[in-house]
Amino acid sequence: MPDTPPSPLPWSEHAVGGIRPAEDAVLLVVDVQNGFVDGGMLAVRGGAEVVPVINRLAAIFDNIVLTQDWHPPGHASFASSHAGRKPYETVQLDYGDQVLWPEHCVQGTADAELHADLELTRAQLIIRKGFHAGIDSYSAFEEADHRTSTGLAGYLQQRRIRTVFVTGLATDFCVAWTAMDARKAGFDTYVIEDATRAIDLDGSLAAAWTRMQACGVLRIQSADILGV
Ligand code: VGL
Ligand code: ZN
Repeated sequence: MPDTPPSPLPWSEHAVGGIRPAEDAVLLVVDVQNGFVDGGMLAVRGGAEVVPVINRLAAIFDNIVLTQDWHPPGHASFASSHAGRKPYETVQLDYGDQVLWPEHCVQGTADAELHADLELTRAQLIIRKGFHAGIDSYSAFEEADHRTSTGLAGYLQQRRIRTVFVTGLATDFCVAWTAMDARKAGFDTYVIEDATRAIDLDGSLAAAWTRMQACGVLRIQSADILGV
């Protein structure tokens, strides 16, 4: 007796691990820029190791969006913009606490360019963030004043995206804030841990995972999607 033919899967047939990105999922690639890898102004240990993992993941996503940290010279997040302050200290700005960073990802510099080995020609959108001189933006969705939107939620909603898979740099800052804001905007949200690397200032990585998981962000590995 012939079996009923299986109904078409509503997701990519290429995914062989347990989690299959559907047509309404997006791969979000956060800040994989020269500034955050060896030789960059704010190098994250092992930062470049995410590139081949992200390239493999990208092949099975229909939808790919990148972010690019994109600061004007003299940005408020730079220690050099605050007399007497050093990188990694925290100051109070209008909108709350701000960690101060070395000057990094200045608009138009090589430090701000996307990593040359990314193979993401199919990506559909690059969101630039942190371009307001007085406001930082770790999150791809909302600036650090918690009022100014980047427009990403509206873009994804209008494209009928329901699920966001977050990758990139750094796990405990831009990736974490992006993932938590994705949840707040109503998206099912995964962070693909081995496609991220962390800065880890004073336990910030463990704290970020605790906060992300409290928001319902799911922590997975690329093998959960790609198989091994
Ligand atoms: C980032 C610190 C400052 C990040 C960006 O991409 O995680 N961290 N600017
Ligand atoms: Zn920055």
